[in-house]
Amino acid sequence: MQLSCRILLWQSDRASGTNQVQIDSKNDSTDANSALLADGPTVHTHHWLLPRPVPIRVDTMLNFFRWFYDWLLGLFWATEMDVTIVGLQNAGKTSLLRVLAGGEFTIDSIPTVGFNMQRVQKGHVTLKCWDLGGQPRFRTMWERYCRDVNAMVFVVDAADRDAIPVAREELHILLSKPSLAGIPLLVLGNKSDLRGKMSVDELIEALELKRVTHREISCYGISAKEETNLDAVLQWLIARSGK
Ligand SMILES: Nc1nc2c(ncn2[C@@H]2O[C@H](COP(=O)(O)OP(=O)(O)O)[C@@H](O)[C@H]2O)c(=O)[nH]1
Ligand SMILES: [Mg+2]
Repeated sequence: MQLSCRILLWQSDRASGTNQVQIDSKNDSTDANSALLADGPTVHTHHWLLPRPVPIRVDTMLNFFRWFYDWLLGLFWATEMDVTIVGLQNAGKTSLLRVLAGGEFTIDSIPTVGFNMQRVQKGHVTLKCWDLGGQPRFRTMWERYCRDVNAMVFVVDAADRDAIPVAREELHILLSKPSLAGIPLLVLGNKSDLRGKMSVDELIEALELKRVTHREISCYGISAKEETNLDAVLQWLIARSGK
């Protein structure tokens, strides 16, 4: 005895004028399709009595619902968070912030004097990002700008192995400040597009990130130039917006 599963989609009942979805399972040994498909289930496509509906792409609908959800959240639950971006000069902090804010990546970047602030909008969250100068004379002000922020971002040039020891030292000096206790830290190995860049595991080792305790810490490889992993960076930060 063969089992055939009959699915009638949008079967129109002309008499009553109603549309219905009918899923009908029954034994039907006389059905020709059932014989052809041996034991497998048979799907009957029936003549369409109504015009075929225009197909709507699933990703288009998902994008619409995501936009609508963000819009509703923004209407009732707008949040602003503070993020400080630090790291040695030339690590790519200003480039990263420019790209996160929707700007173009440029290869010739002017060294940041003092600080630069930009807002990055992501759904219902506005990230107020402080990008600080990385030259030695600006490093003493890092701590002041990191106080009371929702998250700190420490950027290193993952392709510049010579700069790593200084970056490690500056990072651990910063983290030792009692005023910054408990603030979540995201370490970014930028310029992952360059050959010879360090992997995330190498960075964790070289920057001695396992020594960091009593705070949330993550390390990602990114490229501001190629926009690699930037969505993960924003997701990580936004998840700390309530802290
Ligand atoms: N290849 C590559 N170069 C980058 C990347 N991010 C920044 N740069 C370059 O690195 C240099 C320093 O960037 P900048 O943003 O000024 O660094 P900052 O001193 O940390 O603010 C500039 O020439 C940038 O174009 C990246 O992801 N890949
Ligand atoms: Mg800069």
